[in-house]
Order: sequence, then C-alpha cells, then structure tokens
Amino acid sequence: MIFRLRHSGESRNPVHVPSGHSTARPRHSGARRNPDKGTLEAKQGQPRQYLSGIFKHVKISWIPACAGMTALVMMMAAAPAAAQPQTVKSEKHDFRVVTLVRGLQNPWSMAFLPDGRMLVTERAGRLRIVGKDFKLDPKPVEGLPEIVASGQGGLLDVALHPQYEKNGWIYWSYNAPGPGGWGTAMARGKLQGHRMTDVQVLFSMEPKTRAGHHFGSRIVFDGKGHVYLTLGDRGDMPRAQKLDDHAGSVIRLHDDGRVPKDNPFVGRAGAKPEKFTLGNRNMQGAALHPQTGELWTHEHGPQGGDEVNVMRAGRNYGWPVISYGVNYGIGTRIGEGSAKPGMEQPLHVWVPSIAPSGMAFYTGDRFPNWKGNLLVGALRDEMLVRLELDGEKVVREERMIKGLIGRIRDVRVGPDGLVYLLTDEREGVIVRLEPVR
Ligand SMILES: [Ca+2]
Repeated sequence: MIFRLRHSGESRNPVHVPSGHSTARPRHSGARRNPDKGTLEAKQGQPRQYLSGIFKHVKISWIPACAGMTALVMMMAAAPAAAQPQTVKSEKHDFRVVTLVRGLQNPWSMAFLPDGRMLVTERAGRLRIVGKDFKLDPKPVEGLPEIVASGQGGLLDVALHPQYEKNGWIYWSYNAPGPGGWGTAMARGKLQGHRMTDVQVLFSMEPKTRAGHHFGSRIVFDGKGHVYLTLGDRGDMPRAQKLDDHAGSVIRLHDDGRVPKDNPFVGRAGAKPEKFTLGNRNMQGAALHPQTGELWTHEHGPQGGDEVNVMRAGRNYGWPVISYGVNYGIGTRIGEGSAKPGMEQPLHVWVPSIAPSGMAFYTGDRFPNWKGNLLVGALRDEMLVRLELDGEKVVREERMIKGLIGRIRDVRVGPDGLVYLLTDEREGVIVRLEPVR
C-alpha cells in the first residue's frame, strides 16, 4: 500500500520531475497557477496579497524622513537592494524589517561565513555567495555533486562545521540521484573561490524513489563531533515506521560520515544504523537547544498537526500511526488516533497547520526579551512564530510579520545577534530584523 500525500503548505509549486537528472537546472519562472491558493502569480514583483496583508496584520510606521535620514542612508549603503525598512510592533520588541538581498530563486537555507559573507542555497541546485555588502554574487559555486531538482527536492540546507575556521568544512544537504530515483543526501567540501573542493558525500538515503515530496532536511552539529540530518517520509507514510529504511527519521553520524557505535539501532538485524529516531513525517526545522544540547525539531503534519519534538535516541515519534492531523481533502483520521504507548507526544502542535520551516533558538543579545525563545518560520500565512518556553513546555505563542515578506523557509540568528529570515519565493529575499529602541 503506497500513500502519496502532499502537505498543501509545504510546496507552492506543482511536482516537477525533470526529464533527466540535471545539475543546477533553473526551474521555469513564468506565470503559473498557484495550486495552494488558486491565484495566478506574476513573473516578477511582489505578489499583491502581501500589501493587504501588511495593513491587516501589523502596524507599520515609515521611518521619519528627517530624524532617520542618517540612519536610512547608512542602512541603504549597507544594503543596496533594501526597500524602505518597515517597523513592526510586536509583544516584546519593536523591530525593523530590512531587506538585505533580493533576486534569489526559491532559496532554502543560509549560513554565515566568519568573514562576513553568507552562503545561500537555491532549491534549483545553486549555492550562492552573498558579499559582506549583501550583494548577491552572480556566479554560483561550482563543484557540487549532482543534484536533482524535483518537487520539494533540490539543494536544501547549508551549514558550517563548528570548527569551520580551523578545518574549512561546509556541509550541505540535497536531493541526490541513485538506483530507483532520488533521495536526501549530505555532503561536505571546502570553498576555494567559487569552487567546492575536497567534496565528500557523507550520506545518501535508501531506498530512493521518484517521489517529489518530503525530503526534510536540516543539518545540525551537536558540538561533540556528531552531525544530525533530518529527513522526511518521502510522501510514503509507512516508510516512517520501518527500521530498514532511512525515510522518516533523524540521521546521526560522526562529522566525517562514519556511523557512531552508540547509535540506537546499531547491531539490530536489518536496521539502518544511521537512524537516530523513527516515525517522523517531514522535518524542515531543527536546532540544538542552547542549554540541554538536545536536538529539537519540528515537522509538517498532514492536514493539521504540525509538531515540535525533542529528538531522543531510538524513540518513535509516531507517524503515521499517531497524528493530530487528518487526511487531505476528505478529512478522515490517519492511523490510530493521537496517542499510543511507546510513541512520543509532541511538545507543541499546530492545528491547523502553519507549515513550519526553519528554526532557531534565540541566543543573541539584541532582542533581550526573546532570549531562549524558539523562533519558527512558517510557509503558510508567511509568518515568524515565537514560542516562549518553560523547559519543554510552550507557554506562549506569538505570530509576527504575517504576510509581510513571503513564505518563510529559514530562520537564523546571525553572529551579530540579529534575526535573519529567508523567503522561499521565485523572487526570494533575505531580510534582517533589527530592534528599534
Ligand atoms: Ca508525532
């Protein structure tokens, strides 16, 4: 029995299967019907609904022309592509939303290089460099292994090794071709100019299929020599419960790709030893808790039932046996209900779905009232969600910048303590949130 489900918020684009396995093939960018919202989007420019969204959901004040002129000029010098920054009021902080980079096509992830530049992935298969002045380098990085841009798959996460300044390793996740189709993989390499060198493929999920759904994937280092990679069920629900299948799990490896001997399923007959968890549907956000050092993730539920979980060795997170969501369209129950002995309960559930993507604990100093909060991006309703935590309990949720910038795919706290967001749009942007005193 094969289930092929798609989360209506997870991908705006219809599934696109290339005629061949193409590396870095740009996706078509002409006018296209949006299958989720039934609207036609223009080829260029901001979708119209954003403007009405701005006035509906947030209070905007334009920076006063005289008093703020010096600051504005400085900001525009730093960010040549920036539109007029907008000031947003929120519960704990007021902040400006400053557009730093434009012209990205369905960007997925970003990483900060120590020299002030940034790396940005575009799902179609391009790794881009953003200069210190936030200018997008027109020349993508060459030398990445073959990437299949298909449906939700393509070039996905990018992350620096915690000792990057010593070893130069850059990690990325992507959709890799292989027997039977394609699936999520992770590689690392060293950047020399515009070329990735010393490339090593550390992991490539099995089995591979031709589905366009649910690739995960986020890369998180635990600071103790291990790296986690989050996966999805590849649109085939029962795979998430199979130990002999990588789908629907968190993968844990040494940072050089070897399987740690203390992984929970090592030595179990038939089990994939890279697996750290099972029963996960599609995790597009993950972050290490700054105090406990544990891996927190969120995952897309089906229709309703997005979750936040703490990933623990060998645990079963329930999908598709238990869920808070229902089947698309027909609304029927999935599996056996919402709880079962031996299966983990989420810390937090979103019903209806927000389609979460990207996640960061706020650890900086620039937004002191957000310290320790969990920031989650949302594709649906195009918002940033702030969760206040008491240990593993979510005590308050705030939804911000709804509809202001687009579908939020990634959330990062920069080395400067500011919050960076990236939008998965055909005209995607990187914005920075800057507190207003
Ligand atoms: Ca679950």
